[in-house]
Amino acid sequence: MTMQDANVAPHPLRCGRHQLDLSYPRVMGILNVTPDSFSDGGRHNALDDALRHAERMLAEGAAVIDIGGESTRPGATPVSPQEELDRVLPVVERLVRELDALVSLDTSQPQVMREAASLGAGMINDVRGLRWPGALEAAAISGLPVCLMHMVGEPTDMQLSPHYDMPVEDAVAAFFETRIAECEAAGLRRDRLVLDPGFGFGKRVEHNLRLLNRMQQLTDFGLPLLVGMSRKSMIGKVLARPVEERLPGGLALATMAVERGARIVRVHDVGPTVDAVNMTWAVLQEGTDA
Ligand code: 9MG
Repeated sequence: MTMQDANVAPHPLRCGRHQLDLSYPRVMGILNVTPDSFSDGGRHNALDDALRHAERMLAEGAAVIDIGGESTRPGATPVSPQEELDRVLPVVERLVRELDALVSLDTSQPQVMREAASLGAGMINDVRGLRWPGALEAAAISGLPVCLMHMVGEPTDMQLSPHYDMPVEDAVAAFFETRIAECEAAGLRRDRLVLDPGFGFGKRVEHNLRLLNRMQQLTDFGLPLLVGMSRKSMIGKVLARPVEERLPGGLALATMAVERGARIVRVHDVGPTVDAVNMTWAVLQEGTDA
């Protein structure tokens, strides 16, 4: 057994009528359907555009399409449940029906979780780790796997003055410990959970760099790790690059995350990331029987 095989999650992950094989790292394509999303700000709002964009990401090798109707960029304000439903449900419905895609719903709203699940979504991605009232129960009943992400504060205030009383990786691990126990108590089985350290969510650049360096220890939970660093400000700050010039930095981070145990990488630029991840994996697998 190689280092990258140690502590990895059981696979495949059952995602409704899809199975997500996590015996190797997979790429999740981002489909924002918000008018103010930070990197593709409104360009994919129209239903047909969204569908075409998703189709392209699938052709480039995305295993999952993550649909979000609430911007979670720093400073963003929450949207009403109805607004979120209006934005995401038509997209979920068409991606499922026309592309048979494995759709993940990026939401914290219980009502959105319920309705998306009934339309055939295969996964829930909650940046608030099911902490909003009713979210834990809705997710448990859905039968879907859930990505629990670590975030301190809310998108409106999380980057004002991020601070930790302990090493950031310990704070993230303690959060997972608590949330996993609460999920299990609510009937959401451990084998339905995916963990995400939440890069950029209530974290300074130094926190993000440290967390990535030490991410391997989060594999001790024995659950799949998901990471999202694509086009984020940590790249902008380190390299002094505007959002449209952050792909090389993002590929370096994706590669390092896979080396440290990530099995799902959430990105905007699917094709280049699939190549980077597959190349990294080939090196990691060298000398094994796989
Ligand atoms: C919605 N969203 C934005 N960034 C994210 C990240 O890093 N992880 C997850 N799971 N979702 C994210």
